[in-house]
Amino acid sequence: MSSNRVSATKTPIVTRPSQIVTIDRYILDQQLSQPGATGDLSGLLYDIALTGKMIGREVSKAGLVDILGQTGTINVQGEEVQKLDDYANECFIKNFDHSGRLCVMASEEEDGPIPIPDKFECGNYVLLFDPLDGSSNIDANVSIGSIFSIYRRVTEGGGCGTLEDLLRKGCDQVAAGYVLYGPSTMLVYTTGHGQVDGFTLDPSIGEFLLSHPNMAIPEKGKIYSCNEGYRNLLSDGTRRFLEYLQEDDVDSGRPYSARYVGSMVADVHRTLLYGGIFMYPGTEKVPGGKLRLLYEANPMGMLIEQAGGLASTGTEPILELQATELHQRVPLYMGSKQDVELAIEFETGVR
Ligand code: FDP
Repeated sequence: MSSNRVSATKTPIVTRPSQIVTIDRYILDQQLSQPGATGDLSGLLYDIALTGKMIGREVSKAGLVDILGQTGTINVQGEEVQKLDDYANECFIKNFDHSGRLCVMASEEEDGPIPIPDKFECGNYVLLFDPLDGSSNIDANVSIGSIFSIYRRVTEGGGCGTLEDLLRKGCDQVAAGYVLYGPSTMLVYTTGHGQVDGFTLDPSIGEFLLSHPNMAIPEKGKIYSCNEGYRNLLSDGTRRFLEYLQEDDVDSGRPYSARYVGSMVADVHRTLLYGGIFMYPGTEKVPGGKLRLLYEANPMGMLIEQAGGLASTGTEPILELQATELHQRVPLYMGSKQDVELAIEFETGVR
């Protein structure tokens, strides 16, 4: 008899339930460790997890558009097929407008503030989000993500929040994070206190499970991430920094490797795990670069800094910038502390 055959009496190997920490349990534990917590922030984080699961489900069907129906058409169920970024935007708005926890929202996809409908109560928090970042990658089946940022309101007297609640400094964020739709769906978030945690969706049970507790970015990396197609448009400092990273010098770990997905969530996620630097510099013609302060730079900057890294415009800390417009753009250098410090030296002319 073959010895490879599994005995019918053997107990199947399964993960012991005590080893699993669901995101719900984790959020609740964190809430209980904060004296005076009302549970509102926990509620918002649960809703982020739900929204990530809903968007992730649709993203995973993106390659089936030719079978399930093209955008703008009516599918076999008689439903209109929505563009994925419209779906993601609506999903955020509908999942967050009625909980009584928010007083106003803003989305990368909308021109102005998103008010809470009159029929619902307003709360003490403010949510900003980029519902589907990296969306130009969807058709190529490349990782994309959703990014979120949460603040406490500053306007008083209850009622709906205003632009004043939304135009903030990144250092005022109380929570920030992203959901990455990649080979696995992952939710990574921080509520400050130097703690960043990552959860991976187990699709078989529909739960985010704690997979990357207490994430810390390496002090120095070996990878730079930048769209070098724009090299000739970059400042002299940025060009010299790239040349420096490409030089051969074993002692300082050079040359660095280049990795650029072109999907910020994916590029920052890799940077958080492996270290190095992600940058989207400004150019002479477009000094602010492409990325948005409120929807991309601030939340990702908070995560990177809470994990021990640095986020800079090249001359100033990202998280200290006072936003003046909802869709303000900002040049960005973020990642391992030593690598970003080096970029700043080149940008400011110290090197
Ligand atoms: P996308 O346009 O595909 O939505 O800010 C959006 C963003 O992607 C980022 O996710 C990404 O890092 C960047 O733009 C890519 O821009 P380039 O194509 O100019 O490199």
